[in-house]
Amino acid sequence: MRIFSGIQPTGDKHLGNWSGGFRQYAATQEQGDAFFCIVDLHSITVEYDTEELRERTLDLAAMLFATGLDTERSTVFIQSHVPAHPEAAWLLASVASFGELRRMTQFKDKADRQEFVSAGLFSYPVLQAADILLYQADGVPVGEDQRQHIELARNIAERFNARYGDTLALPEMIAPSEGGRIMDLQEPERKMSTTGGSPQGTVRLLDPPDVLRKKFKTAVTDSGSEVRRAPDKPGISNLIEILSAVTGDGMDAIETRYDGEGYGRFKEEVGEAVVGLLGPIQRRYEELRSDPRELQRLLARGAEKAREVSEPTLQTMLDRMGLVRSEVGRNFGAARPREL
Ligand code: AQP
Repeated sequence: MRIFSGIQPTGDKHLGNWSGGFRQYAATQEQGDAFFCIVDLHSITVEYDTEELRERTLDLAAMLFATGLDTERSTVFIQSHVPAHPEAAWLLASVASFGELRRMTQFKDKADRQEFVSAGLFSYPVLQAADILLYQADGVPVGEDQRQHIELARNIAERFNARYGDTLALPEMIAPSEGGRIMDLQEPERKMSTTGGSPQGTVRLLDPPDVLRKKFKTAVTDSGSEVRRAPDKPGISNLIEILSAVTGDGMDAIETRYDGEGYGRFKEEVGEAVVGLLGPIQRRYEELRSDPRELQRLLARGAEKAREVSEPTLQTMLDRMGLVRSEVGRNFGAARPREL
């Protein structure tokens, strides 16, 4: 089974990213041939700082390894190190329709928060489809917010195959049974996000223990005092889901354990569980981040493997689409004359 997922090197990574992203990456690398990509080309579609992007890219590499990726099992690389990604995106842009891209809710949400809405932000899901389809991925571990984009990638692959012949595998989304959509601790009706959430309600993976404890202690709770999931209890429901994702305990068992306890002790214990989860991750992260050359070396090795694996798909796409093969110099996507 081939696994692929991408994660952006912008914004501080938070508990939602851990739950829908990092945690699943570490688990799925055990199930097959796994590729994890730091999608820097996605991060340039909104306003950003160039120096910060360079630093954040290495920060994210350190976090991917600190949360459990193993270079013996996974290929970890930077998207802009593999030219096949933007090249395939251009080819797929002719297979995606303007209408379907316009319906993407993440585009609408993010566009509402930008003064300048780039064409790149609009076509972002096409680049994401290229990322996935180039590797013929069967499974894509992501959070719930990515469901619409994965559906789109499948539709694009199906349309490509119908027009040009069977070329691209149709990917399936892999979402966790709990913790696929972690909500903001202060505003539990919106998802936890560094750019779209509240500062006090966003649990950053690098927050020190006292900050983590305070964020959980001050988390918004609902009326009543029972620790139980219910539509009119979004704050408590979210905390139950977080505790379940962090400890692996079922949500029913958690409700039973806190039956008759009230909110105070429950919130404190969720905070402690998160402190216990993040402490070792933060220590590993600091160690890895202190050696940027080693990180660069690992990423260069990953990019080499990613180029080898993605290249045949790109070349087949070019051929099937009727583009003439170049015999000399650098061809589209190839560092040497194309050999099929
Ligand atoms: N709140 C969340 N709950 C569960 N999973 C989440 N993910 C993001 N937010 C939550 C998952 O994290 C992975 C990496 O996401 P990303 O950082 O590449 O992009 P994003 O989805 O735009 O995440 P953010 O941090 O929420 O970004 P901003 O701040 O820009 O809105 C993905 O698998 C995603 O599903």
